[in-house]
Amino acid sequence: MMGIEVAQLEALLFDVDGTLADTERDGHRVAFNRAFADAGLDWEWTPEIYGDLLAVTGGKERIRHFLEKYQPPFEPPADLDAFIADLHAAKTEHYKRLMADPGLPLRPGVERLLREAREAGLRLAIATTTTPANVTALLRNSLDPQAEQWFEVIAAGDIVPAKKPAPDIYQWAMERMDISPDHCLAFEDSGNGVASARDAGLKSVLVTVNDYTRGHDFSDATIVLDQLGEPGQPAKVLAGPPLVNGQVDLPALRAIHDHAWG
Ligand code: XBP
Ligand code: MG
Repeated sequence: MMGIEVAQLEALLFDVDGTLADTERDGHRVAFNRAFADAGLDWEWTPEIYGDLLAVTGGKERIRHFLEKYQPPFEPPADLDAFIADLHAAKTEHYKRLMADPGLPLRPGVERLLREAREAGLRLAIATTTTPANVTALLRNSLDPQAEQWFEVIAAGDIVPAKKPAPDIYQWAMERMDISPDHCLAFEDSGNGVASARDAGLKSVLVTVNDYTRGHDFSDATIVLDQLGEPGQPAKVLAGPPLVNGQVDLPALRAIHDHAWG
C-alpha cells in the first residue's frame, strides 16, 4: 500500500497564554482582580477559582461565566454586555501594565526555538483567544520590541465569532497564510487549545503543560512535554515520541510532524 506522503513542515502556529509564557495566574488573574477592585466589586479570583474559570476561554466570556456559576451578590446593570466589556477593557489595561512591570518571562525554550525557526525560514503565526493588545504587550516586553514583525499573522481574540475550543482562530490564521493545516504544527498548553487545532485540521499538535493544564485530556496531541527544553534543562516527554537531544529544536519538530503522519 502506498505510504501516506508526509507533508513538509512549513509553519509554526503558537498559542499564547500558558504556551509562550505562564501568563494566567500572575498576569491575567491579577489584572482581573485589579479591574474588579477599581470598579468597587469585591470579587476576588483566587488561583483556585481562576483555575476553574479557565475552562471558559475569553475574558469577557469568563466574567459572564463567573456571574452565572458563582452568583456573587450583584445587581446586574440594564446593559450587562456593556458593563462586562468596560470591565474587561479595564482589565486589559492592567494586564498591559503588568507585562511592562514587573513583566513575565517567556517559558523555557520559546525564544530559542522562535529564533531558530526564523533563521531557518519557517513561517510563524499566533492563534490565541486573548485580546490582541495583550499579545503585543507580551511580545514587546518579553521577547523583542519588534517581535510582532516575526509573525506573519497574529490571530487573536474577538477577530473570530467563536473562541477555543472552536477551530475558528486556527482556521482564520491559516486562511490568511493561505496554507494547508498539513504543513503546520501547533503549540498549545490546554485541552481547549488542542481541540481547536485538531478541529481546524491540524495533525501535528505539540503541548507544553503548566500547573493549570497538567490534568487535561491531551489524547489528540502528537506530543506532550513539560517544556520545550534549553541546553542543560532537558524537556521531559510526558506522552508521545522521544526527543533525541532533550529539547524541541528544528530536527525534533520535523520528527514530531512526521510522527503525526506516521
Ligand atoms: C487564553 C484565554 C484568554 C486569557 C485572558 O488564551 O483564554 O481569555 O485567559 O485574555 P490562549 P483575555 O490560551 O488561547 O492564548 O482576557 O484577553 O481574553
Ligand atoms: Mg493557552
